[in-house]
Amino acid sequence: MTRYVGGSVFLSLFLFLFLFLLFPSGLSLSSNQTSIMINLSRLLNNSALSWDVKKQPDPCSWKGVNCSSDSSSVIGLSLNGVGISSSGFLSLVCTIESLQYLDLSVNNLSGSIPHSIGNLTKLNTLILSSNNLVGEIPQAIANISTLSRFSANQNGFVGRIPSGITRHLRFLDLSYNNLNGSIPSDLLSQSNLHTVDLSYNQLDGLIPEDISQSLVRLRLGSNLFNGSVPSLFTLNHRLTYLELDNNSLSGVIPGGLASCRNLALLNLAQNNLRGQLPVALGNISNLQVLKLQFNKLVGEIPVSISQLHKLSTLNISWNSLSGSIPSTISNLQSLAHLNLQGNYLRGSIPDSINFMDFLLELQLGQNQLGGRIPTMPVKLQIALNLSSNLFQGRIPNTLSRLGDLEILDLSNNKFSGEIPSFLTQLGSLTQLILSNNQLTGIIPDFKPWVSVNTSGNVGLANVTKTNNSPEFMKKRKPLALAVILAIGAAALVGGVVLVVAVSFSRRFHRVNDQQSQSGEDLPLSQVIQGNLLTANAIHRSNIDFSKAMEAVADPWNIVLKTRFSTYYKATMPSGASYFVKKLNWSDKIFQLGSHDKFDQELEVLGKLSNSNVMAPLAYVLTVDSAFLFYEHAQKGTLFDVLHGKPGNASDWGSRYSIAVGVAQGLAFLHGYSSGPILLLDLSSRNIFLKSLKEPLVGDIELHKVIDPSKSTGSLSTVAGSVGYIPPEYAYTMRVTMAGNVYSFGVVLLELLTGKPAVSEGTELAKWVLNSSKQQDRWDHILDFNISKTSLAVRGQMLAMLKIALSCVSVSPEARPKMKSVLRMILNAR
Ligand SMILES: *[C@@H]1O[C@H](CO)[C@@H](O)[C@H](O)[C@H]1NC(C)=O
Ligand SMILES: *[C@@H]1O[C@H](CO)[C@@H](O)[C@H](O)[C@H]1NC(C)=O
Ligand SMILES: *[C@@H]1O[C@H](CO)[C@@H](O)[C@H](O)[C@H]1NC(C)=O
Ligand SMILES: *[C@@H]1O[C@H](CO)[C@@H](O)[C@H](O)[C@H]1NC(C)=O
Ligand SMILES: *[C@@H]1O[C@H](CO)[C@@H](O)[C@H](O)[C@H]1NC(C)=O
Ligand SMILES: *[C@@H]1O[C@H](CO)[C@@H](O)[C@H](O)[C@H]1NC(C)=O
Ligand SMILES: *[C@@H]1O[C@H](CO)[C@@H](O)[C@H](O)[C@H]1NC(C)=O
Ligand SMILES: *[C@@H]1O[C@H](CO)[C@@H](O)[C@H](O)[C@H]1NC(C)=O
Ligand SMILES: *[C@@H]1O[C@H](CO)[C@@H](O)[C@H](O)[C@H]1NC(C)=O
Ligand SMILES: *[C@@H]1O[C@H](CO)[C@@H](O)[C@H](O)[C@H]1NC(C)=O
Ligand SMILES: *[C@@H]1O[C@H](CO)[C@@H](O)[C@H](O)[C@H]1NC(C)=O
Ligand SMILES: CC(=O)N[C@H]1CO[C@H](CO)[C@@H](O)[C@@H]1O
Repeated sequence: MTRYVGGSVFLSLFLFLFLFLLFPSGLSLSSNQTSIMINLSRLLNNSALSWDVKKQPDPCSWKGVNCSSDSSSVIGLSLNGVGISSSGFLSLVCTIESLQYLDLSVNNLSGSIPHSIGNLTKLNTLILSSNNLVGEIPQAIANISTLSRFSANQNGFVGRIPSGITRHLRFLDLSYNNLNGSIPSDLLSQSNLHTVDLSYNQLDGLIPEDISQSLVRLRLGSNLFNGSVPSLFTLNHRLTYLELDNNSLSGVIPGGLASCRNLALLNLAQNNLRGQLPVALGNISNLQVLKLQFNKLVGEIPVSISQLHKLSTLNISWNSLSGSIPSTISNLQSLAHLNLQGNYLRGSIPDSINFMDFLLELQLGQNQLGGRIPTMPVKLQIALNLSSNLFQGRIPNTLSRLGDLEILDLSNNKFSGEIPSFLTQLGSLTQLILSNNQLTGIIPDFKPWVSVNTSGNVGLANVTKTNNSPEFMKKRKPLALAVILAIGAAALVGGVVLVVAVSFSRRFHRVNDQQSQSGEDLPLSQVIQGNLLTANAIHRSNIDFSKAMEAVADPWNIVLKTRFSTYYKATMPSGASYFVKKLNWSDKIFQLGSHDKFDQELEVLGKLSNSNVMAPLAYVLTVDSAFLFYEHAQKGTLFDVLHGKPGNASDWGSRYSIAVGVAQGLAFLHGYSSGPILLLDLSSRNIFLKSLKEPLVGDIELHKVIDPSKSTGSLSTVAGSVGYIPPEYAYTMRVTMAGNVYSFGVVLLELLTGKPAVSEGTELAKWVLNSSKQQDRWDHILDFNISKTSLAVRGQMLAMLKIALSCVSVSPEARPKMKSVLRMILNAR
């Protein structure tokens, strides 16, 4: 079912509804479209607003209102995210008996659902998600025999779920409410059922044994269910997603689950499950995500787990597992996230771990592992955590290969010897935790963006100060080195010309696929082609390709590293500065198939013109890299400004302007005339600031040039940064507009709370969603330094929090479109 809202009538609909708040008695909706029109036009007969109704007098032609073609009756109403808040509105709508489709999600509807909802006997879809509705879910809904989808998630509904509610439904979503009591025994057994989401309520008792054969997705997480995991799941062959996490389930994991051949996601984390991991789990051949953390499982990790060839996430942390890590674990060739933290695992890490080519994250902390540390898989990126184990001896040299690694935690072991200087060369490292070991010597000089913790090493001389403030643009280049580089650069200018001439004759696709060096220390890259994209004459005359290639040859010009790219600051002969972003071409993740295609994609992006979008101005292709040129953003990234030095962007005015700017940029990209431009990785690290009020959305080309299928297993490992990845990416494997809205919501939350997207291992979005369930706690979510400034600021922040919450809705359907988000933000002022 498509959404009808959008386009220019949006604003007028919103304004009409706004007026409706002011004159609530002035409107009546009925099934007679003429009367809707007359009444709306009366309300809108205001010089500022009347244009729309005059231009489009027929409400059936408005987006948001869908009339059937053969009669005058309204059959669909989709007023998603338009700010309706009157408690009487639903009662009015319930008189439009012709309605088949009703979407009032993301408004401020209050009161309860009227019993007259049962009068809408033609209703097929009813979406009331993300409002302030309270009271019980009326029994009358169970009587609407045409109803196929009912979503009322993220409201304040209480009481029991009425029996028979799924008699006709295929899709039911009542998550994030305060429903209590037990699940009606017939709820899960109805033969049409496809998806049921009751997570985040206070439902208790047992999970019914009688479960429909047609069920594909069942989410019952974060309730108070007790008893055991129903064994009747075993007959269910369609079940693909099963989430029962964060309840009080006890007993063992039924081995019979293995007959659910289609199961792709199994989440039983945070329960009281006991006993061993069933050997039969190894038979669920489609399993991609297995989460069993925070239970009371014992025994060894069964070798059969190694048969799960599609597994991308395995989390069995915080149990009481013993024995050693099976060496066959390296058969899990799709595994990207392996978390075995907090168990009693002994012995050494198997050497075969080196062959896990797609492993991005390895969490082995809090075990009793020891012995020699084997060579780690070179792709490790998110984290390598060996903390709180029994490792000793020197920090192994093999770690020097981990050029993509962002977090290395070796704390609470018995490592001795000096801190090896190769750690300072790990180009992606942002956090290094070496505390509580027996390290000696001096602390080498780390790059300014690396946070280093060396506390609790008594033998470590406190000579070199560690530099862990992420200062953007600042570089401390020793004078002597500067002179040498200057001389070297002069020599290289001549070199570039020669190299360009030679390499023009080379075919582009003769890229060496084996090459996996980061390339920073390589000599000047061989230029194949340089092209100006921008039409702006100033940039065209400023940009000097050889000067830029000189700049990128000097690591001191690195200002930022992100997941896929390295940013350099290049100062042109004219004195103007630009960002030059290097994409590591030799990484197979980039679609190098056709160099012409890359050209074309960039040509399109180069034409984008929006003051909040960082469009490429020019590019240079070399044998192993692509370099993109961008406007230089004086203030660095939003991440640095928010979470770097205190005192930056500490006024609400700046933060609000940044929110508006980013929303504008995204709404522009999503609404782009020749099809939406999606962002692969939206986070505060790729939002740049020209000033503290002018953001630029960066990395817009990634979705075009990265090929997730060539990457590490699942899309969720490529698409986005941890903390910004919408939950559905784990199984939809598709970058969507709704996914971008989620990531934007996380950025809004950063602006509102001042906290980073992940802190202390918790995702900000999850923390806020949980904390926001009690309205009286909303104040505690906000950044107090800012909300304390005035009541008006506090009010605006609360209004923005509401918008952010709708953006990070667990259900992608419940998230507003970027355009509505922008409008809501503009209205929050
Ligand atoms: C709709 O309203 C018009 C004018 O008020 C009236 O003539 C017409 O009969 C009504 N139609 C229906 C189906 O009620
Ligand atoms: C709208 O306003 C104009 C004058 O501004 C008036 O002439 C007209 O009658 C009004 N129409 C309605 C439906 O109230
Ligand atoms: C109106 O609703 C019908 C049935 O729900 C749907 O098939 C049709 O595409 C909708 N029309 C528009 C313009 O959205
Ligand atoms: C939403 O409605 C509640 C009352 O139901 C009101 O207190 C609150 O201010 C409204 N919020 C917005 C953003 O309109
Ligand atoms: C609509 O529902 C209400 C309450 O359930 C009922 O009193 C009323 O008669 C119904 N209206 C129609 C037209 O059926
Ligand atoms: C639902 O329908 C049944 C029979 O069709 C009827 O007995 C019952 O009163 C209805 N319930 C409501 C709440 O309308
Ligand atoms: C369920 O919630 C309702 C309304 O909040 C409350 O009156 C009732 O006591 C609760 N029942 C249980 C079993 O907690
Ligand atoms: C677990 O469920 C409880 C109750 O619904 C909730 O308050 C809590 O936040 C949940 N925890 C997690 C980690 O989701
Ligand atoms: C589940 O909890 C209920 C109370 O909420 C209790 O009466 C019942 O005995 C519990 N059942 C099991 C199997 O623990
Ligand atoms: C798992 O699969 C193997 C081989 O197909 C079979 O022999 C075994 O019985 C299966 N185990 C379970 C519990 O289904
Ligand atoms: C180094 O000195 C600073 C302050 O002088 C102190 O805070 C820090 O703990 C010392 N570090 C070590 C490893 O002794
Ligand atoms: C034509 C028509 O139905 N007009 C209605 C507009 O709204 C007023 C107030 O609710 C009604 O009294 C009119 O009948």
